[in-house]
Amino acid sequence: MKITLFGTPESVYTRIARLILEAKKRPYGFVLADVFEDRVPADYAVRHPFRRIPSIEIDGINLYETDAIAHYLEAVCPLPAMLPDDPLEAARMRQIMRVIDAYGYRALVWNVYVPQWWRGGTPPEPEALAAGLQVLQALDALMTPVFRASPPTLGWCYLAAVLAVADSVAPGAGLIDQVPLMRSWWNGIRECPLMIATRSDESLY
Ligand SMILES: N[C@@H](CCC(=O)N[C@@H](CS)C(=O)NCC(=O)O)C(=O)O
Repeated sequence: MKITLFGTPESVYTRIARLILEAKKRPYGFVLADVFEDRVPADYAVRHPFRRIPSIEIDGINLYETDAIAHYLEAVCPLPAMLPDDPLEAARMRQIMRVIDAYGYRALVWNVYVPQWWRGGTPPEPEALAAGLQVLQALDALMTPVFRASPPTLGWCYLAAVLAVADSVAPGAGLIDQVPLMRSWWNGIRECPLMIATRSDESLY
């Protein structure tokens, strides 16, 4: 199977795809597609009509949207299984992924991490901190005992990639501190081999 991933090492969604590929021990090529710096392959609009990252090519098939990439990889590279068998566990995990897509990525990455890191240390707005905390609390409520104890699942990869970024700036770390069970889960996995293997050289996460 020939796999090529397009993205940047610092991107949260690109890292989710990398975490899954690494967990499944699938070798893959990596092509820089830096949509933020306008350094993308000439054909990137064909790979991703909305010019986001990542996109992936698997044996000539082009896919974009991380949820679709994750589930396709799970189907074509089934080992190790990264979807729970139990229907309710699978639904809770899927809720975590959807909450991150719909609410968490913007609240935690763009509204807490980006002002602090990219915009010269501007503290996030109080409303942004409140919204970030609300997302973390909602995610914490979806983390079942099985999820907290399990090896990496698709939802694990989503949550780990987002928490890594949030925890890399003081305001985000302060939010995670306010959700003690999540803090303890995150501290237990943040230095695991999978996280280290997918850490960008240039970022702090
Ligand atoms: N729904 C997309 C979201 C991907 C996404 O937003 N990626 C970010 C980088 S982590 C991006 O491309 N941002 C560029 C932009 O917002 O213009 C997915 O699940 O793949």
